[in-house]
Amino acid sequence: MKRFQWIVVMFAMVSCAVANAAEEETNHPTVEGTELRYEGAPVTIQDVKMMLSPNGPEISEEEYQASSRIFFERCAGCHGVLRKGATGKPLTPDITQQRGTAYLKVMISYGTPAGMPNWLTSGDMTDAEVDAMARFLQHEPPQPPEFGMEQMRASWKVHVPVRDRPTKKQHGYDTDNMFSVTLRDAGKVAIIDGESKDILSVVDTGYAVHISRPSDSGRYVYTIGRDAKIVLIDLYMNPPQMVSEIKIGMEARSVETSKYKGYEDKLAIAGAYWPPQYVIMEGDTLEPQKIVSTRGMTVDTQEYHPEPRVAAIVASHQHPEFIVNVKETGKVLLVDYSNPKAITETTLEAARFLHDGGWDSTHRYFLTAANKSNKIAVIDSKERELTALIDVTEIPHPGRGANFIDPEFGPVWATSALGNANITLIGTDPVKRGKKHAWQVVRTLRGLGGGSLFVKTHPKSKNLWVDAPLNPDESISQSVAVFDINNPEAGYEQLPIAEWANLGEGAKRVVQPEYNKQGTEVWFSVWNGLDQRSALVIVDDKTRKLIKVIDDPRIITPTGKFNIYNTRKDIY
Ligand code: DHE
Repeated sequence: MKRFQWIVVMFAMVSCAVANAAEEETNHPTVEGTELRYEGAPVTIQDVKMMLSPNGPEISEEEYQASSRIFFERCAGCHGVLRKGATGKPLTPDITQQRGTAYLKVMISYGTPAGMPNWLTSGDMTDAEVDAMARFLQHEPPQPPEFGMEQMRASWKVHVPVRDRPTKKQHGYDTDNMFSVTLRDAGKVAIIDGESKDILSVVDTGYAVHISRPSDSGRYVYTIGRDAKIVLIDLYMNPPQMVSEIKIGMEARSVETSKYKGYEDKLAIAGAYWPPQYVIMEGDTLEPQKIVSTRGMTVDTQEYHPEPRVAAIVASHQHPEFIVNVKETGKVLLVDYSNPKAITETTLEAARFLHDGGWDSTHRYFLTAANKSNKIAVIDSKERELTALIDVTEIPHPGRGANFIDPEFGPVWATSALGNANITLIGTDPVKRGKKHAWQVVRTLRGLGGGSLFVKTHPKSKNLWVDAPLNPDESISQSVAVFDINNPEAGYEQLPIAEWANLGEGAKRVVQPEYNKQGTEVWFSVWNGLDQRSALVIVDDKTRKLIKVIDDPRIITPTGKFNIYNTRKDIY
């Protein structure tokens, strides 16, 4: 058979197999393009030990290392570092050896209807790379190195010891109305004064900061990069600057600080994707105190998972505890930090793929998305139990969510979604006005479209803002929807935020609404390419009109913005 005919036959066979597999798996959500854009970012792990399986095909050391690099850059975000499967399918040798090299090559080259990209035909991989990858996948996944106390301490630097830091603010700015803004691909954050809109400092943080969290007092900001580097910034200094840093693993997304009475500013916690662990540190120096692994059994099938990543972490206001989402096993850990020498953990069973979430307006209930299970878990931080597991539509993504009073159902918390245009409102008052509706979906609004990541409101506002940065339609990803919370069924107004920024070429995704301290302004990132112009757009919350565009050349690829007061007080 000629090569071309062979490819056609193989492709037909694989398409059939994939279609059948998709049919067999109708209970499972399918992978959409929006999700791939969301999860497909490179993993920062490099240089692994070669691990050959006896039944695997031949592969040279060079091919193995090159394939493992490509795998971490392009595939691990969806399939997992150890290929146990997450958004993408598991790719362990027991499965891949059965499929064989030819099948895998076609799959990698042409993609699948379920959303796997076409790496060869898109020009992202060469024939030789596809061939080596198909053989690499039939060997044991290389185990990246662990990252323990020795490595953490080696990376830990206190640039300004506590005794040399100012005892009072060294400037006249209101630290509570500062914003810590991620400049993702520049490897920096900008500290911006919310009043004057001046950029007070740009701090080097390392690769792609994911979030910033202020300490309870609002003096310090902790940033965490994808490369698991934490930077501690002292906002009292003029200008605000880095006073300490540490690396707590090789991949990470979350950091938080202790907020319970008597422990304010005392401790910090960070969660890693790799190795799967969290670490507790001293709040003002980042000195590591305790590392705890999250490896263990899944909540449903009770199978061992070697790589359960730590997703969102929040600090309890009811007990001296951190609330830690463990993604792949579906567990919420209540980590009692009152004695760091004898940490106790209470494990609550929620649902697999726990991701992001936030508090209800009373700060007693933590509502968090188990995103690929299409559920919202409600944790009662006072009674320390799972209160509810609520079914929602495809791939909820709340960020921290939004709390407001629904005219009919009373207090609600809202989330938007990656998989559809729904904005889901859940009743959150089990005591008074909303008693009948607590922990139920009370209303579903239609937003701009799927690919939404964040919603936001403020107790002083009557607006609910909903972005959709991953929607494939530019007129949607470059705008934002705003609802009147007093009349939610009236529909939304669409504001062309990226157009207002007037930046010229680029994807210009509009992402993450964030209020100023007073709740009068909403800030949006217009997130463009590294070599293109990006900006922050500030909108008047009352009139919904443009106030200001911050398009300073230092604002490179802005994503998350964290107002110090709203973030430390959990106001959203
Ligand atoms: Fe995020 C929050 C993980 C992609 C911007 N993101 C979070 C949290 C987690 C997470 C676990 C909650 C942290 C917490 O509260 O403690 N994010 C991940 C991923 O694993 C994922 C899917 C893929 C990846 O490889 O990182 C991912 N996230 C993105 C993006 O593509 C975004 C838009 C831009 C970026 O920086 O890469 C992005 N994530 C954000 C932001 C928040 C966030 C801005 C905080 C929102 C808030 O208001 O609290």
